[in-house]
Amino acid sequence: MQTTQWHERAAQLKIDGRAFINGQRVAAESGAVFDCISPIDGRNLASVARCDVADVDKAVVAARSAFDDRRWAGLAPTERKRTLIKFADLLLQNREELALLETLDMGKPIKYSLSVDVPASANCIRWYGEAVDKIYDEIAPTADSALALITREPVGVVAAIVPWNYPMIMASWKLGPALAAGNSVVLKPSEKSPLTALRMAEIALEAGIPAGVFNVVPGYGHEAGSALALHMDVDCIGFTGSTRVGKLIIKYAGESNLKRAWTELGGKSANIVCADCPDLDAAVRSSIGAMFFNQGESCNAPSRLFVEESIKAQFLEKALALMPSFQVGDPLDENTVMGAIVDGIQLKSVLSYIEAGKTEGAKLLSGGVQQRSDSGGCYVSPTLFDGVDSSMTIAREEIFGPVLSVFGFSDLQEAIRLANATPYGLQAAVWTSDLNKAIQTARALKAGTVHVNAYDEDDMTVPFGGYKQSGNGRDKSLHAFDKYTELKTTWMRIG
Ligand code: TXE
Repeated sequence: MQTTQWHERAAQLKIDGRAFINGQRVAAESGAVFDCISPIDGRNLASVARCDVADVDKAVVAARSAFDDRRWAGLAPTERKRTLIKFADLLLQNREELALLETLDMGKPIKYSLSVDVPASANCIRWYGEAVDKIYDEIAPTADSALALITREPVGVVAAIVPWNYPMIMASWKLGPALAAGNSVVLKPSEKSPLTALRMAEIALEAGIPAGVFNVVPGYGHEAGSALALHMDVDCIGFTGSTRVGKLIIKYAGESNLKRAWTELGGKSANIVCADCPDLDAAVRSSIGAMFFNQGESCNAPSRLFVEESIKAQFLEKALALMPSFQVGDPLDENTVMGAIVDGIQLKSVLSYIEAGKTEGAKLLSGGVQQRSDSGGCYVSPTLFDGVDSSMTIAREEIFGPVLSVFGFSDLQEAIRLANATPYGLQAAVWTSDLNKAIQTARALKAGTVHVNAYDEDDMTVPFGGYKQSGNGRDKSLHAFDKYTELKTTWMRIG
């Protein structure tokens, strides 16, 4: 569609900001609401229910009774499969509306909401639906005197708290395995991007997921979020967000009922390009593309780029030639690849990191300035610093914006040491033609995912998660079932 058509469609949207509890749209008990401001142009999209402890309790009661009645957990896996595949199909049928809501809510280009976020969310739900009647339990190798079954059971009520950078995908990474395993879910989206979660709940009900099984309580982290994490009748929490809040989630679990707490947190991922890189153009395209995709608001963004000195000038020349293709544009223009930053707070944070980079002596080679300031929205140009030192703020802290820090290196072991010298451990990469070097470097890098001659390539079949303070547990793949099920041993004495 033309940009004007997307803007007209946005203007005609009737957005319901009420919570979704027990199969119905409801206002917050307190009647409180918060504004949902679009970072595209500052427009107030909707008044959204500001749920708090009373609403969270209502949602948990609904989730618990749906679980205990076995309305969903009691269905045969093939039944849950059928419904989840229907849910995925309906998400795709509503692709344009969901993509528009996602873009309006947090500023990503409509091009990617349409081609990445909605399809990837539907694919995730479908993948777990298709998996669920193909996972077998076990019988232990005991003596003749016993028969021991090892079975997986749903944990019960799962709370999912997700961030604003990929609202639908992050929600689907929790919903997929949790629902497929038979759990009930209470989802709290970020207050910065609540809209698609609310529509997903309506679509799930339409697909046949029973009322009470999937609930959405929009609201602030310190109100609805903490109430969920502290709730004594929530059995498990799946969290994606900052390391700062991830530490609170773990604390809340300990302070309440020791609910299973799984966290997918921040990152400051290192990307090491050796002189014997097999294809320098591919390394430049992939390194720059992965860094500025989603305006750099990705937990696994390769924000620390280590380039071997002997090829660094050549690499930077190619990278700078590529930067103009990431110019900021109207997120509702289907040609735009660089949209708006999620809100004014995050924009201010990104600009302050850019200032820190300049004052601490890094060399600004491209970008670094606010853009489209007359739009009423939040835009900053893709930014590249060279000559970064590991002691600098922009080298140490997660910026969560389009700011790339480039380091030179002569000795690979030193580059690996610097790459690992971070509290994070989400992702990393190495580019080399030497297979031994690739494998030894991948083994040495302390990260949950290491790419070789690639970056940010993956699919549903592989786990995603971090070492160290990038979190615990894994999203995606069959491993995600480990988070939302309990293992039971049933030992039967024979004869
Ligand atoms: O995360 P937050 P935000 C990182 C990144 C970014 C920072 C802030 O560094 O700059 O987090 O992003 C809820 N109890 N990542 O604001 O603040 C909150 O409402 C319970 C990396 O999104 O951690 C939201 O729903 N919940 C990450 C969710 O936690 C609380 C992607 C995330 O909020 C809470 C996004 C509390 N006390 C951000 N406080 C990744 N790894 O992908 C907040 N929340």
